[in-house]
Amino acid sequence: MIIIGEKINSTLKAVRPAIAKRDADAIQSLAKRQADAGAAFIDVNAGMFHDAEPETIAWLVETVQAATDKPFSVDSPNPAAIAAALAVNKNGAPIINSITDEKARYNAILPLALEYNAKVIALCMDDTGMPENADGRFTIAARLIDKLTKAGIALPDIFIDPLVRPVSTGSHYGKAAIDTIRRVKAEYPDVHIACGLSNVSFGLPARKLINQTFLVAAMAAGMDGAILDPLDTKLTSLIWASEALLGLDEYCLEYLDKYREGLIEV
Ligand code: THG
Repeated sequence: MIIIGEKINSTLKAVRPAIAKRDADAIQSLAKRQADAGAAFIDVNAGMFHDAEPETIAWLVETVQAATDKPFSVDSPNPAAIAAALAVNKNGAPIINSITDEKARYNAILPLALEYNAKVIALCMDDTGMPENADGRFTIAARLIDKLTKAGIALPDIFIDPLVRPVSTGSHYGKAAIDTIRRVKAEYPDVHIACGLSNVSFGLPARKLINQTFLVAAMAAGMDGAILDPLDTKLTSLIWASEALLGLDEYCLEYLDKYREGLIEV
């Protein structure tokens, strides 16, 4: 499972003031703790800073890179902010989070991915909006994969985001995401998935339970990447257990390793 740690996000009430104050210690602690918990990428989002988003996100990237070797995922629809983050990259290949099949956004962001050799999260949406069901989402995913590979982006550098919307706002949204994952992985086994897992539980009590249950169902359908909270040790325990149960962890070595490190919570 490719874990993209979601905690360095300006929409989080506890994190936004730390970014505003340029509190490097607080940001670096979040980066380190997420990396230690298993995050392969550290998502950074400065969207709440509006006009100052490019300079703020560049500061976040530099601050995170002083604390960890993990590459970042730049979480923004804004080409200027994405460019500012990519320009200060020093770690491995980062992820652009995200591109869509909206004409203007696609055309602005694709050149940045090519220039900086970045991976991309591709959302299943286009100028007609976000399809309600898996059929419509898969059609867009297939079109994006076709266009991105023809432009020179390798299949494993593409992460399809099936769109995780709150089940509290539509009872079909959990299934729509899971069916999209299953179809994308069946047709394109080399492409990765990146779900915004925590979205599924907005508006419900005991959100962690909903996130944890969705995680297991989505992994059974082939989800191999997600933007999630790696500091939720119950959630990460479910990742290691699911990998062992789904044939993704030979001899359960990873699971045993995590257990020995004290990282398995029952
Ligand atoms: N797809 C892609 N990128 C994404 C998302 C996605 N980036 C943003 C988001 N969705 C994923 N990141 C988060 C980060 C935090 C929370 C949810 C998703 C979260 N916040 C709590 C809340 O809003 O209630 C806590 C708030 C707080 O502490 O202030 O759960 O889908 N590609």
